[in-house]
Amino acid sequence: MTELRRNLDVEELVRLDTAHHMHPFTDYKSLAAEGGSRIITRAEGVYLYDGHNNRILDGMAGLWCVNVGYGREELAEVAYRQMKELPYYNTFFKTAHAPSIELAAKVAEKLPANFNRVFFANSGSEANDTNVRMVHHYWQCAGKPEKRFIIGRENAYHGSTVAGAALGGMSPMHKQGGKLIPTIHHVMQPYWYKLGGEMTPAEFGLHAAKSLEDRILELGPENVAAFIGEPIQGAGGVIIPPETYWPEINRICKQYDILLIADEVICGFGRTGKWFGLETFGIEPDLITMAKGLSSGYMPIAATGVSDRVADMITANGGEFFHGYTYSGHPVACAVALKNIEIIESEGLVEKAATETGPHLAKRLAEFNDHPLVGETRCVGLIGAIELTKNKETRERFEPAGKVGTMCRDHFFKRNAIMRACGDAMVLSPPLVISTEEIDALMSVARECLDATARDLGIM
Ligand code: PXG
Repeated sequence: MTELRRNLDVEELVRLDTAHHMHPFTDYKSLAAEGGSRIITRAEGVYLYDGHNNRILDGMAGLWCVNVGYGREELAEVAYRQMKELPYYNTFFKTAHAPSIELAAKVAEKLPANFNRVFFANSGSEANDTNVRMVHHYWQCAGKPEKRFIIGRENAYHGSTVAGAALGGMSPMHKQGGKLIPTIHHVMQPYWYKLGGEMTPAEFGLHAAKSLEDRILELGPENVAAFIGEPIQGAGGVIIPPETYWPEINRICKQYDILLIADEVICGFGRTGKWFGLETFGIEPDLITMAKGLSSGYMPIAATGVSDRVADMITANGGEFFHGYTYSGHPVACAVALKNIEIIESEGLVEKAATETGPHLAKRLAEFNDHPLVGETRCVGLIGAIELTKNKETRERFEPAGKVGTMCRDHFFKRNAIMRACGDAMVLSPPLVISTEEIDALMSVARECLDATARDLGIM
């Protein structure tokens, strides 16, 4: 039997990692030059431990996903039991198993009333690929195959597969692949701090939504199939839209008969203090992307929530839907996700984010508003950001974008705490189990890091 090689020394792991392991979103030359990766060995609650036994406060819940925190015995036990009972069987060809069925029913119960069906995938990217396939299938079934264009937003993140990258609006990703899917277009993001100019946030929300309407009219509504958006743009820098934005997007999608896809990969499962971001912002979608918090990252699993409108149409008129993944509805992943949802329910983690930890985080973040480096802080539930600026009055941005954010991020790194830099927004999205004391600990590190960055820039 091959033993898991847990006892390799850290230097050896770093050497093997650099030699053999190509990481996602990584500059390989500079990773090697900087001495390789930090090796994470274990985790508990909101803390990670590295190969040198440093305890690291994880303000990002991994990659916005470990909602129930690390070290959950219940999830490990469920996985173990499911692996012994039925480690795998597919859900193609008229077969199913209890975990996939129970999870589908449970997720449907959590979604809005007009959502009763769920299609499983293994990652948020894949679920968004499913959305693209589903949207085209829907319009063919509806007898309107000319509805082909899908509209996303600049600076959005919808994944890293070909469709995910094309739906997203990350220009560095587009530059590496060209225009990956010519039928996908992008409109303005609702990022008031950067783009709002002299407008009030409420005015700007309508202005950003209008960019969707303008594009629809340009392309011809009869040619537009769908619009996709994250309730809050996560990887783009926790862009919380003005209140006027989503109701106007609902109106536009309805008026021009365009399917609305809410990408809830980050916002879903409690992040914004409701089960889904669509409840927080009043979004009325036709398809919903879920991943991350669905299993709190304990197993790779994702899902597309399919509204009755879409499901009924493709059921009635679609014949076979030629789409699916070997691991769609994987029994172990489904069993773990189901238990994860039960934990979120039984521990009241959504309510806690709404009424206790979320407001506390917002209050603590707001204390940075008078810091010389801070343009604004923003927070909904347990997702927030500190926007760094060159000039608080004019909202001037640093050039090149991201340099100061990275400096600040490195200060967190040195202090064994994790907040991410998305451009020059320092973002956080801690496990929903974080306590107010742990939030305070993270905020005192954040204060030190903001001060240290200001000193680096000679403004403090
Ligand atoms: N949609 C959204 C809104 C996401 O945030 C995906 C889809 C894709 O999910 P998968 O499981 O295929 O990665 C995501 C993922 C970052 C970062 O740097 C964010 C994500 C992934 C990796 C890095 O903030 N979000």
